[in-house]
Amino acid sequence: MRTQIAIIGSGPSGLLLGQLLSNAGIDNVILDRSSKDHILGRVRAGVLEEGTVGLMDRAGVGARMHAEGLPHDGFSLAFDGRDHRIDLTDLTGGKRVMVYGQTELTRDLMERRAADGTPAVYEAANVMPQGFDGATPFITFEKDGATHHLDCDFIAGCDGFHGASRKAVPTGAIRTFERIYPFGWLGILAEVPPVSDELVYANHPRGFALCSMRSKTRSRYYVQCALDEKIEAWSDERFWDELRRRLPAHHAEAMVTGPSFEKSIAPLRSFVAEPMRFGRLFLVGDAAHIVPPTGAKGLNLAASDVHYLYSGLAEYYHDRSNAGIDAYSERALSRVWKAVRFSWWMTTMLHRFPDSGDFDQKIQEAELDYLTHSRAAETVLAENYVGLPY
Ligand code: FAS
Ligand code: PHB
Repeated sequence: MRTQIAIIGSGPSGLLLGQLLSNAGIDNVILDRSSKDHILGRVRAGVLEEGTVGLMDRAGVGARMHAEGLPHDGFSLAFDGRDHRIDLTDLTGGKRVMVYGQTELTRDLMERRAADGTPAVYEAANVMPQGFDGATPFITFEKDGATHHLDCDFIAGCDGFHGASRKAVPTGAIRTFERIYPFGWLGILAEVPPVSDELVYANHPRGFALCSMRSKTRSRYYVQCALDEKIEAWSDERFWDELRRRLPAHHAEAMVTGPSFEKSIAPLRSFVAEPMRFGRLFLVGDAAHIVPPTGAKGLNLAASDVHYLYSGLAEYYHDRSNAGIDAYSERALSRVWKAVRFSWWMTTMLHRFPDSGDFDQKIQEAELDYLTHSRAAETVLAENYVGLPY
């Protein structure tokens, strides 16, 4: 087998890159160790930056996103029993975000790929990127009891934090930076109307809470929880009670509760691997970086990586220029680190840290107080939340 670009991973990174490449006439094959159903069963991100929306449109798969997605012009910070709205559109000269679940974005890309007949191999085992330090990279993988060999020009490692791509890089060639947060997010999905038309990020002495949504009838809620929490210890009733305790009274009283149909705990970490290119292997999305979901940046950083890599590969094949692929890592990391900073800052401002003392508490209160009394401070928050330029 041979292709121009071998893509490991059929999450948002791999699928979006694959679609853009196919539309540009650049052959590619996607390999994923999971099944389509397993990938679509994972509940993850919910907020898209305009850059991500633009890439979905450029890929030709934005129709359902525009039909069913919810454009949002702002969100609220809740603390001390009150709300403070951050008017994104006013503060950023007209920008907004789109609420549209990662699951649906992934489904749209998967369905388009299948409709086009572009090759993708699911439930591929032992996918191994090889030879990427030379001119003839290839991938081996197992499927249906046989070992397969896929020759290619380049490999895009879109296989997430636990994937094989970053692990295939010699340890001496890669540098990593990490911060593990001492808490997680317990999230649920429920077919109940959201408590507010916009997202509400709550700072409370009992811990952080987030009121989000997937539609006007489907809500996505999170509460900060200890790392050793077990899902089994959280009945729906306990979750709803805890969520209401962390919100201002007007939200708690208006909250419509109901049975959850998804409940999961996600750990929080900040992680960056440098560089993001190793010869003919490029790391993309979660394979290269992880952010705490507080700033809604994970999926959106994957999208900007895809933008930089797709542009470089299109330049390589169409203009016979290496400039774009040579600049990929530096360009991507510049935006990654600014989003890592923002996500760390929002997480630090809104969560309760087990070891934080009175001084840390006062700093958090001062941060929130400053935000509610300074347009300059609000603007910094808003321009990062809607997404910094590519
Ligand atoms: P993904 O992890 O989505 O996809 C990687 C793909 O590679 C998977 O399909 C996997 O099966 C495949 N793969 C892995 N190893 C492989 C191997 N060895 N061989 C072949 N295939 C392999 N972001 C937000 O913005 N907001 C959120 O609320 C949010 N919540 C999250 C909750 C959780 C539990 C997690 C893990 C992430 C969350 N994120 C959130 C971040 C998330 O949305 C990611 O940024 C996004 O999935 C990144 O997409 P990909 O880079 O495509 O990686
Ligand atoms: C979500 O809807 O899952 C979501 C929204 C915003 C965030 C994190 C998660 O910051």
